Amino acid sequence: MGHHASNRARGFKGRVRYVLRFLIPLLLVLMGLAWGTAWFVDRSHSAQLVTDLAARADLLAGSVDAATPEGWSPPDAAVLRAPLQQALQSPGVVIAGATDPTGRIFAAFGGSEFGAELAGVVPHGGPPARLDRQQTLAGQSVLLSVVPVMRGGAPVGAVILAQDLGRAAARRAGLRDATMGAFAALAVLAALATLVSVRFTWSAWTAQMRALLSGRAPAPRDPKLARAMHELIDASLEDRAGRDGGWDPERLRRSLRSQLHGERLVLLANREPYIHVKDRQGQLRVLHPASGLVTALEPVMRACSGTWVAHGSGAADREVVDARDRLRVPPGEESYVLRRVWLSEEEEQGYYYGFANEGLWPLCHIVHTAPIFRGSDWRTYRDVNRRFAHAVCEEADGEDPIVLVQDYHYALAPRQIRQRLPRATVLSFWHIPWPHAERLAICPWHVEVLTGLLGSSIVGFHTQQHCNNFIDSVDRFLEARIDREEGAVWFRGRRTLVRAYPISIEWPSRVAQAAPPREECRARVLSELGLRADVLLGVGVDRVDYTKGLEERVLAVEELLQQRPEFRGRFTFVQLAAPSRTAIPAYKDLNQRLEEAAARVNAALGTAEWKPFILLREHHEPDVVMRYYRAADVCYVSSLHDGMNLVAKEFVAARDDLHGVLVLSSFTGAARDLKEALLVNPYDIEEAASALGRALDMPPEEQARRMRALRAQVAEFNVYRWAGRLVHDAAGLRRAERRGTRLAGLEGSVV
Ligand code: ADQ
Repeated sequence: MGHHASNRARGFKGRVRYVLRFLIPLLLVLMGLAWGTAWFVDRSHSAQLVTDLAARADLLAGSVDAATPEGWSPPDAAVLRAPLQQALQSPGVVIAGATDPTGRIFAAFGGSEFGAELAGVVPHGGPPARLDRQQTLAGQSVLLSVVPVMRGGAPVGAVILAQDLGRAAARRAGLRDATMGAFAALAVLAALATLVSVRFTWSAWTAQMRALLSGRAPAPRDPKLARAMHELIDASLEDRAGRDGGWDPERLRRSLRSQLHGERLVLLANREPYIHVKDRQGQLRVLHPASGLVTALEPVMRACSGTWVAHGSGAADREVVDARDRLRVPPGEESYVLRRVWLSEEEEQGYYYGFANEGLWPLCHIVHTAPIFRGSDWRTYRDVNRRFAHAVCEEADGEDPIVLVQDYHYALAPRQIRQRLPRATVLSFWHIPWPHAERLAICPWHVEVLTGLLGSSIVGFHTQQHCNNFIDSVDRFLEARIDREEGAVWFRGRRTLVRAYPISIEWPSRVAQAAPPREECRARVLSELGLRADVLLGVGVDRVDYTKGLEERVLAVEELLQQRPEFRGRFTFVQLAAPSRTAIPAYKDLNQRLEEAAARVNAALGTAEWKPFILLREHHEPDVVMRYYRAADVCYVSSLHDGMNLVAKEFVAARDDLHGVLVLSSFTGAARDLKEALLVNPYDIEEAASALGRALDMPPEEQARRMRALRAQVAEFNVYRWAGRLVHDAAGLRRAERRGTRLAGLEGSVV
């Protein structure tokens, strides 16, 4: 309440301050104008008055002259008395007198108080000359006029008249005040009218903006205004991520500190973030694996200094660990611990290649590659899961650690961890889609897989659809109580929450910040590939996996060049293709087919100087991948099915120049977040080809508008926020469980 009231007061004060800031200068200007106008009117009025009085003096002097044909030589006051008294009767005349030819006054009528002063102000000692002068006499403001009287061509004297200016001045002052008043009133009215009209225009503008933001109204018809509004909206969106609401490593660290009170997280993931190998010269080298999971979790671990438990897969991995198979990483920074678990070749074959990648991977992706389930793989998977669960428990600080289990390599580990540490808070995140229940049933051990995962406190997926599929599967195959409203499953007396956490990438991206600007990246990529400087460049970055739609990508490029022959010789698509799971026959076949498809299109459409499709089948380090993202005019992500797809978000993070277009498969989790990409069905080769064409045609302003909106989205929902939510939910659950345990203990003691 108090908060609202003080907000309101602040709002009111702000408005008053805004009004004053606008109104006071406007009023001052208008008042100045009013004063200036009144001054000008007054001045011209006063000049006119003097002219009129001077003319009146002429008239009066004329009648005095006419009445005294004999009275001027010699000057005779008695003769002039009557006509001068007559002149004195005229309103406003305070003195009427006469001088001789030398200017000496010999007759004067009017107030006696003027007598002494009058002699001093009338010029004398020479023939009189016509004069009109404003003068103060005995404290009274008058117009003093001297009008020579001529006889036979020579002056014989002059009539002197003093006419009161005081009354006229008072009248003028009245007039001036009235003018000023009228102008001031006009000024205030004009200021108010301006204010009201500005206010209404502004509220109309903000209402339109609000309607536009909430999607209730279409963009204004004026294209310039529409663009300006879009730019404003995008800029404010991107801005928002940078302000208090934004997540960065520091905020994640603070959040982890306050949630965990110094306890370390334990993370279980098959892939390690750093792989040690030896090069040909026998030198130790560190590799960064091409993996979405590593891309997402590495910055999180940097921020929270826990332990990452992973399979030690590098040929030189054993050489750098301590006696307990640990080392501190990242090299040179050493902010967290990597615990390596060693697997025999058979174990790796059965657990990783076999059950996880030939069984679960195709089971979870709708890609028409038949899953293979072997009993021996399953048994190895179960045993290896137990070994990893054991390693996790060794790394735990206490009885109720927070453990983050990652991905489909560890469906059983959550329950195995819980068996050893019943009070652990286990959060399992499944990085790939979860299939429909009927499809899950293809796996002969689907009940065990579900039961294993339900050892978790929380099971997380990228999208709500995957959560729904999971809950449906539990409903179908287990005796469990389900609360769909809460997204919770009660199984064997324990509750598991099922939640969507759409994963993302680090923002701002360190790799992007360290990378050279676009032109430099482009020049380097073009020279590496031997391409012309004006080439239009398409880029794809993937592990060679049948879920990524790589063959469909080659077909889309071919179709584009058929639909739009003008791109022949001008457009080249370069595919960075990291070899992956090459020990699996389906992957070997894919590699083969991909090579063949690219070679076929290049042979059919390419020339001696130009290749439509360049396939670079190797792993590239992150800075090289970044260079390609920056060089691209279009990035095509054509996954046939993908949990999230981080390449799409990385491309967006790379394009701080606001150029480049993302063409994105609608079967990725990312398509739900990245609405301003050109979304396509990658199976529909014609549609994909026209989207590529549209991307290449897109004017720079539209590219910038879309890219700005995409960047705003990724900036706001970055991986720190993802991890922050994950850990926040896990820590909240643990607090609740600790309270529950204490209460249970209390009840026990009462009984
Ligand atoms: P992946 O299937 O591995 O991830 P993705 O999310 O696109 O797919 O991440 C791939 C990562 O590997 C990116 O960081 C990319 O830069 C890198 N990479 C790809 N090809 C490369 C190459 N040739 N050289 C070097 N690096 C390369 C799984 C799921 C996804 C989900 C992530 C995270 O399949 O759906 O988004 O986990 O949850």
